[in-house]
Amino acid sequence: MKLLILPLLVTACAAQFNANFKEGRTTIVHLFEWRWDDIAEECERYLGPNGFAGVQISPPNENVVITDPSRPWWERYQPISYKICTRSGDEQQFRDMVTRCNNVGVFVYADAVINHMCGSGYGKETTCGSPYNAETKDFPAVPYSYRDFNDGKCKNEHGAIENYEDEKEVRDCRLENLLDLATGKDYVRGKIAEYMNHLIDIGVAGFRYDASKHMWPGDLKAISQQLHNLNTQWFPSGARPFIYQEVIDLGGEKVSADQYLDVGFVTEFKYGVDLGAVIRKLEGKKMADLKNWGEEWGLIPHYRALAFTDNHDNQRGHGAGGSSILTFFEARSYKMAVGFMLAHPYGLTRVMSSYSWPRTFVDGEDIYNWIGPPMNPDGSIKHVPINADSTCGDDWVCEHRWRQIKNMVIFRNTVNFQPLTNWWDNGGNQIAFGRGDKGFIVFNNEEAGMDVTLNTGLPAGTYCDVISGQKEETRCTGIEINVSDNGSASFRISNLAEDPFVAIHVGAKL
Ligand code: AAO
Repeated sequence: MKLLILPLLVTACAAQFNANFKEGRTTIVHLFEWRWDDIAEECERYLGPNGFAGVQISPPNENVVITDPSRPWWERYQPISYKICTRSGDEQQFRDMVTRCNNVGVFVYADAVINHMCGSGYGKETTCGSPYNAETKDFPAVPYSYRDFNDGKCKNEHGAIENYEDEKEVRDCRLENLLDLATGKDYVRGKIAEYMNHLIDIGVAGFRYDASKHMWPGDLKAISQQLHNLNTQWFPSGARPFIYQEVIDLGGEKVSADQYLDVGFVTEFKYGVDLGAVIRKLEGKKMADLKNWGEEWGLIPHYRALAFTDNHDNQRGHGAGGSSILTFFEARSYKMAVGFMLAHPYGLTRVMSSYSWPRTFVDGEDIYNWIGPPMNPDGSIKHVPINADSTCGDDWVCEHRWRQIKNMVIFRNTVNFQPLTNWWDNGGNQIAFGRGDKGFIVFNNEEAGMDVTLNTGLPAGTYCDVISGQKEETRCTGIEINVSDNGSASFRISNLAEDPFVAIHVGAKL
């Protein structure tokens, strides 16, 4: 009897660790600052057909309107109420997006800003016209009043977090002066859960908990326990919302990622920092060092890790940005980093999809790191136009539509659950590895050409490299790789190649 109960309990507890992806899908894309109407279309015309598992959306709830500077992207991290009403669209548009994405098997993960409300101001300059007063801590559209904030608990004179070495301060004081919600209070927990349950009932599959480092894991657990099961129109009965918590842990602070592992998944920020440093060859680092990539590098356990190369903060120097982070601005190296991430078994992967801005460094800081998404003269977010070659127009970068990245998402789906096999390296910056008998990838990040014959572990045949091209009907638009009867194949990769890596998998066999 005992033996029977234990596995059941384990499954029940493990529920919030299941992303509930549609079978065969593995990767979330963050469509940063996109409008709901555009996301709905993107699910139907691109994400669904190309095997993306989910989309992380910008915070859907009402936020303060910031006019100085003019409509920065970060105004959405200053909530005013839990009405679904932002520059991305209203509740009707939100419902339409969730329905249409779910219908094509692309699930929606909402960015939940639940640690705080806005920082300052009063009036009705909000995305939905709800009044508020940050001075008196009044948010009548929730409603929250001064009793619902942590100021009494914070011992700091100004209420702001000053010392990241003091975990009480990190959790109970104000992050960036944002009014810190008392998530220890039942009333506050109830309001937050009510908001998220509204999204779940509409059909959302899970949440990114923003600023989790600034909330006590016990509070997050208590809130998570109040969440409904997912909507059975799309999810199996009893399915729980998937949770991934934003905790920046690069080491050396009191609050660490491992304190959050039994609430849900955790964002692994070391992933992009360390991988970026390897690909940039900083401090003598080299790709051969990636042989034991994962926990041995000090990363959190793979079965709780949200892996990503860059996010909306660190791509522009916010939230532990740093000089090693690779972004679309350095496309060649960036594609290698994302390619490595999607080929490697570690973690649940999220790819970034950005808009561009006129990055300008003054004294080491990007003075335009606040610039919001492409917008119309009236302040509304611009529609994302799709060019004839399938790239995005205006300033929308759409990394997820870059052939190499899109094809590596398909690679990851194809090799899912296969072990890492046939590792090879030259001791420097040329590496290769396989995923069982399903896929193989080779990188040349050296200043010299590469000409090697390697054991791929793949069935014999001709494969189409999905980096230099892709399989279209029966032909290959890129390099063809011949795998012999014993599984070996030769790879020639010029160090001057536009993309110095090759990836083959059984789904692109000719
Ligand atoms: C804006 C203005 C502020 C103003 C505020 C209120 O910029 O001047 O005071 O409004 O009026 C975003 C923006 C903020 C913006 C905010 C609200 O990034 O600039 O403030 O919206 O509009 C910490 C948190 C982390 C957070 C990150 C930005 O731990 O949770 O700061 N990220 C999330 C979101 C983010 C959002 C918020 C939270 C707020 O993703 O978009 O803010 O909802 C250390 C700590 C980290 C800390 C960073 C930055 O990092 O470890 O925990 O992140 O500092 O403060 C080395 C260390 C590394 C360290 C880093 C410092 O690399 O190894 O650990 O140095 O740079």
